[in-house]
Amino acid sequence: MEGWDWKKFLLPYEQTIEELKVKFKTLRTELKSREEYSPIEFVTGRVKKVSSILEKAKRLNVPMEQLETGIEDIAGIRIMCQFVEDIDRLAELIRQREDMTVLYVKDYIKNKKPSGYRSYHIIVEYPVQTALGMKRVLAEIQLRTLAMNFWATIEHSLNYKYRESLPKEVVNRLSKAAEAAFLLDQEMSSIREEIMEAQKLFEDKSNIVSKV
Ligand code: 0O2
Repeated sequence: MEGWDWKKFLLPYEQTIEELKVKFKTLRTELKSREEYSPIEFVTGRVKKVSSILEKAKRLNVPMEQLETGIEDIAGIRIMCQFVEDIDRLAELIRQREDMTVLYVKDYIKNKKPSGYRSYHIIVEYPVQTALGMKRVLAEIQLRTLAMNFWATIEHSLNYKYRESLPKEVVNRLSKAAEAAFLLDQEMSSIREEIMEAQKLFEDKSNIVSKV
């Protein structure tokens, strides 16, 4: 886009990502020390690539002047959890926060995508303090289990390689793999209490060792 200053346009989104990453990493540390367990396993974030913003704007018919409201995932945070139950807890914690406002959610766990994709997307409005004053930006927070993330990461790279025309055989295999990931989440949930107990014990032991 000629004359469009992408660097300036993306600045508040970059700041949003930096701030949200710190906030959710801090939440993880705090919950671990208060409750010995955190529903957050790890956090990543990215600002959408310009080529990807333009592609999505074209697909959704969003004019350049409406990018800020028309594309909701220019700022994207991804939070990985161990168990599906952690996603519910985390979504509730996000709803209760006063530093961001939940606008709506896209529940691709209850309603998985035809590709097999599962994740819980929360669209928030985040007030970021810039040199020019406060600016409200949209951000998408994706909540996933480790199994959902494994599948989505692989599928994303295959789609990138094949430019969305995946061979039928690969689509079938991916669909089977999505089912396997779903079953893995179910199995892990059924022994969740045991796993959490074991992890707490392990955590306590490593704390004692590191204090010695
Ligand atoms: P990037 O820039 O590569 O990170 P859509 O029309 O599918 O783009 P939708 O369905 O409303 O939009 O989903 P939403 O909430 O806008 O989120 C899009 C993002 O969700 C994607 O970003 C992915 O991170 C993830 N996602 C959605 N569907 C799939 C899927 O089928 N497979 C995988 N692997 N990820 C998916 P982008 O577009 O990849 O952007």
